[in-house]
Amino acid sequence: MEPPAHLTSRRQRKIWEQQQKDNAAKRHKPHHDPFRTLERHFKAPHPSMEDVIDLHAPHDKLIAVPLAHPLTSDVFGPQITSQTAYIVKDIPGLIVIPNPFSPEAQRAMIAQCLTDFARPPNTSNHDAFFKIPETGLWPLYVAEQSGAKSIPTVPPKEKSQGAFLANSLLSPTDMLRKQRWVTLGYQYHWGTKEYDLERDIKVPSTVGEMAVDVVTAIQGIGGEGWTNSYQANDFAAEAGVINYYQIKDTLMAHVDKSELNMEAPLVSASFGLSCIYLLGGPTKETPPVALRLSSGDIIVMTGACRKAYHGVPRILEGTLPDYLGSDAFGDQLDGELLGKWMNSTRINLNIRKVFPSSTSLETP
Ligand SMILES: O=C(O)CCC(=O)C(=O)O
Repeated sequence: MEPPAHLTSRRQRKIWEQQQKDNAAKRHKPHHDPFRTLERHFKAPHPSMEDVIDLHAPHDKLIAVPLAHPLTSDVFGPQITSQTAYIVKDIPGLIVIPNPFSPEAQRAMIAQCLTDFARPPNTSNHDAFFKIPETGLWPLYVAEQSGAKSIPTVPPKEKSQGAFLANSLLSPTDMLRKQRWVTLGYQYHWGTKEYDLERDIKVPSTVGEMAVDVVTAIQGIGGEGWTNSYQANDFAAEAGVINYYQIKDTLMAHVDKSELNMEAPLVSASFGLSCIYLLGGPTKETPPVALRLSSGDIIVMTGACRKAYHGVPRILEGTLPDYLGSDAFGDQLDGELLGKWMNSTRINLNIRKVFPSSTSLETP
């Protein structure tokens, strides 16, 4: 567009042109919804942590509520020190339980998430391209780190050109670093966003026991105008995801909505490094709260919160508790490597009910 005729001086015309450019840039500026704005805040180099709710420090949005039943499972360790839950102002349905695990119990869960739980028939993001051995990746990593002369490689799946190229580049250590998730129980297909209901794979018993204990403990609790009315007897741990985060990894805002049962609570436990966890509402226009989740913390998404947007914009470096560090898992190579691995890792273990009720599983 030409400058209007009344702008005769070169300077006036230049100013007019610049104004046109600025206005066009403003028109094209993407709208950042409140969720995206906070995500960007926490992804920036040194974000202010002022408004973050730490489950282990008093906060005016954290309201203590007694558990309906005490946690009793051995999965939490010999003595469960914390039997308090909190609800969070402005987030109906969210129940948090600050770390009820003993250090030993956390170490046991972490070791299993990296070894036994991450083996076939459970699948990981690598399964699309590679034939993961029965042992899983961990023993290959240990062999590589021990300096063993011949380290078994992970063969690509046939006809997978991408995998062939990747395989020629990836050592077991690199493959383990790139292992972002493992699915437990009924296997979830990320491409189709559906569960494979044909393969009745069981969630590991310790994981199931932990989830059932938590769902029982929070039955009927609430406040601020809402109550978790889900009956614990209806709950069964039918599927789960283990998410593995290295320091720069993030998880975008999303809603978990592939389960046929969206009424049952989703139980989610954190291990290793702390993170910033954002939890909003039914759309990304609801301003989220930012929680700091530390090792052992459990959050439960019940009721409305089960359908809320959530994500992990930041892993907090240097936050590994000493009881999970390099000497904590024992002085054998395997133990040393577990501690070393956790120095740069957060693990999230979440458990879901897939079917509408436990009885529907038994129908022929
Ligand atoms: O890492 C977390 O705490 C959240 C994981 C999550 O949202 C998911 O697996 O859907």
